[in-house]
Amino acid sequence: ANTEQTYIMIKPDGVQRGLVGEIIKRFEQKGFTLRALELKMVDRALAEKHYEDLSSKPFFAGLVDYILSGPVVAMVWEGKGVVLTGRKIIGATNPAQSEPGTIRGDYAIDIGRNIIHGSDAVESAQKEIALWFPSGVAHYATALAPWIYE
Ligand code: DAT
Ligand code: MG
Repeated sequence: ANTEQTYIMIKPDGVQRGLVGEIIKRFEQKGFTLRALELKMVDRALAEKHYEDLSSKPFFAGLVDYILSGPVVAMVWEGKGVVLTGRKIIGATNPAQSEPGTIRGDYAIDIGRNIIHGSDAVESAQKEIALWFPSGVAHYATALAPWIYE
């Protein structure tokens, strides 16, 4: 439904490079609704939990250190198809394969500095939202809904 939610996170390189506004703008202008947003330093336990499915990978330690290297912007975005569409807005994992017009395609070069995270499925989105926003997200009416959804 129109209330599908995804977890989007601007990684430390995206924050340092001044891309917070640009990234938020793309999700806003698409028509998605912002339900939660926090700039925060991440602790190791949270970063390891977030990426626990990748814990056996050779790049895991570097990935966790990268997430700890500065503040991230953690967000929840809502809308019809937001998980899949969010992944399309973000682009392929390796920026060398991300299409121009996607966030990674436009702003990143290396896979280990790909500036943004987005949940890969509705189920993982629900897990990630609960992990990053345990006290919940904001509920408010969106006046533009009839102009975005038929
Ligand atoms: P995504 O972030 O597109 O969902 P993923 O979940 O497979 O990609 O991996 C999480 C992050 O781990 C990814 O954004 C960058 C890093 N990563 C993935 N594969 C990698 C690799 N082969 N070498 C280095 N870093 C990698
Ligand atoms: Mg992933």
